Amino acid sequence: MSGLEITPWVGIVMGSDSDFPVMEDAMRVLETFAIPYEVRILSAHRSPEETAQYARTCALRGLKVLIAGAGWAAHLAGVLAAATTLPVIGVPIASSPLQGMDALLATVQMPPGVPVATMAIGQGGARNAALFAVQVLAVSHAHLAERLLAYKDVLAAEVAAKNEKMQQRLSLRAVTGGD
Ligand code: RP5
Repeated sequence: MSGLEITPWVGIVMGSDSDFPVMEDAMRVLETFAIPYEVRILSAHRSPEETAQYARTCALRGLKVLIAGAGWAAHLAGVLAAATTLPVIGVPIASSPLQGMDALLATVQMPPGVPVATMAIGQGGARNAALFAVQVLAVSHAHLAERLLAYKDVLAAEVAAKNEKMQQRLSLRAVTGGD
C-alpha cells in the first residue's frame, strides 16, 4: 500500500470475469458519484471459502455496501449476505440458457432473515445497484443526497426533451399527413 490509497466504500463482487461487461455499468455509476470501490471475482460455488472470508472481513476493512452480480443458480449475493451485516445488493446476470430468470429467482428468493436487495436482470440492474448503493451512502453523506437530487433532475430533463421532440414529430406528421 502506498498510504495514498482510499478505503473503498463499495465492494463489487462478481462470480466470473464473464460478468464484467454487465457489472462495469455499476462501476461507471459509482465513478460518476466519485465513490471509491473495489472489484473482486469470487464464486459462491467455485471458491466458497474465499467468498465467505471476504464477506466476514469487508465491514472491518471499512466497506459500507456490497454489490454482487452472478448468473446461473446465483447464490453469490445470498452467501455474502449470510456472513456480513452490510447491505448486499444483488444483480442477476443472464449468462445461462434461462436468460437470467434462474439468477433472478436464486438472488431474490432469500429465506426470511437474510435479505438481499435484488435488482433487475442485467445492465439495468447493475446500474440500479450502484444507484441504490449511493442512496444507502447518502443517508449519512449529505453531498451524495444532493448529487442524487441533481441526477433526478437530469432524468426528468431528458424525459421532457424526448417529449418535446415527440410533439414536434407529431405536429409535422399532422401537417404532412403522416409521410
Ligand atoms: C456464474 O456462472 C457466474 O456469475 C457467471 O455468470 C456464470 C458463468 O461463469 P463462467 O463459466 O463464464 O466463468 O457463477
